Amino acid sequence: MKIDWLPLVEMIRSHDRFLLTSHQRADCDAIGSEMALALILETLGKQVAIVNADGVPEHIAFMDPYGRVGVLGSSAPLEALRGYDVMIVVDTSAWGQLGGMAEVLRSFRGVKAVIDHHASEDDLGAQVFKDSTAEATGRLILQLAKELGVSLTPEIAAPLFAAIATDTGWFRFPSVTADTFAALAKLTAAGANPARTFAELFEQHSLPRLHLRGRILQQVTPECGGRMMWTHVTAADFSETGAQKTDTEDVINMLLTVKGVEVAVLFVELEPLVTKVSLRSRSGFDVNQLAAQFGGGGHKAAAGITFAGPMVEAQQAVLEAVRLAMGECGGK
Ligand SMILES: [Mn+2]
Repeated sequence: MKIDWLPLVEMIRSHDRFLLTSHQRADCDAIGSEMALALILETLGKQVAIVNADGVPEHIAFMDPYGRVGVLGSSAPLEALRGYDVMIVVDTSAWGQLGGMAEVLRSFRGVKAVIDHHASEDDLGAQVFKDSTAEATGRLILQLAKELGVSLTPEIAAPLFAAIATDTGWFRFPSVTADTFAALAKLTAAGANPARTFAELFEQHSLPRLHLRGRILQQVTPECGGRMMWTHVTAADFSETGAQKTDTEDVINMLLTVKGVEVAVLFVELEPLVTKVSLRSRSGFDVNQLAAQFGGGGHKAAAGITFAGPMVEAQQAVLEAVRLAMGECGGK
C-alpha cells in the first residue's frame, strides 16, 4: 500500500504556516511523528505549531525536551490557532481520539491532511495519506522526509526511531519487516541512539507504575480454556498505587506471554462512566472488527474501545462479544 506523496509534497511546498496535531493520551508514535514533521517543515522554512488536546504524558516527556507540544486551551488558546494554512493530523483517523482538537479540525478553514497507519478510518474531511501496513506513523514521516529532500538530523531521527520502536513493541510485532530494519539503520546512521532510547522508554518507570502492573497481572482471568485472558484496573487501583492513567500502557502485551493465549482484553476504569478497553490478538483473530462493534477500532492485532458506561457493563458486553466471536468457547 505505497502512498502517493506527491499531493502532500505539493501542499507543503505551496503553503507556509502549519498546525500539527495527534490523538489524546499521546504515545511515542504520536509525539515522535509530530516532532519530526515539525523539524522537517522548519528545515523547509515553514512556520509550525504542534497543538494537542492534552499534554505529553509524563513517562514520555523525554520526547519533547523543549516543551514544543502546545495544549489546547492552556498553552495554546483557541484564538491562536487561526491563521494557519494547513492542518495535519498524524497517527489517528478517528474523530473520537482527537478530543478538543476535533472541533478545531472541523472548523479549520485551510487545507487539511491526515498521515496515518491505522486501518480504521473516519472521514475527517482531509486528504488522507495512509498505509495500514506501516509499523508506525513515524515510518511514513521518514518516507515524507525523503520525498521532500530533507536530510535527517539527530533531532529528526531520534523521535522517529522511538516512534517505530514503541509501535512495534521494540521490533517484535508481525508488522516488522526487513524494511523496518532498513529504516532503523538510516535513523541510527543519522544519530538516533538505540541504547539510550531503550533506557528512556523502559528503564524510567515509577514505582507506582510497577505496583499498578502488579495488580493488573494479579487479576488476570483465563477463559475459553485459556485462549482468552482478560483483566481490569479500577479507579481505586490508580488512587491506591498513585499510578497515572497512562501507566497501563503496554501491560496488556504481558497477557500474551502465557502459552496458548490468542486474545487479551484489558478494561481500564478511566472515569465512573468511561471505560477504556484494549484488545490484543496473536492468532489472526481480528480485534479491530470486534472493536468496531462498539464504535472503536485500530488494527487487526491491536485495537481499542472507549466504552460509555460503568466498567462492569463494558466487561459483560465486550467479553460476551469476544466469546461469541471466538466460536467454541466452552472451557470457561
Ligand atoms: Mn501509531
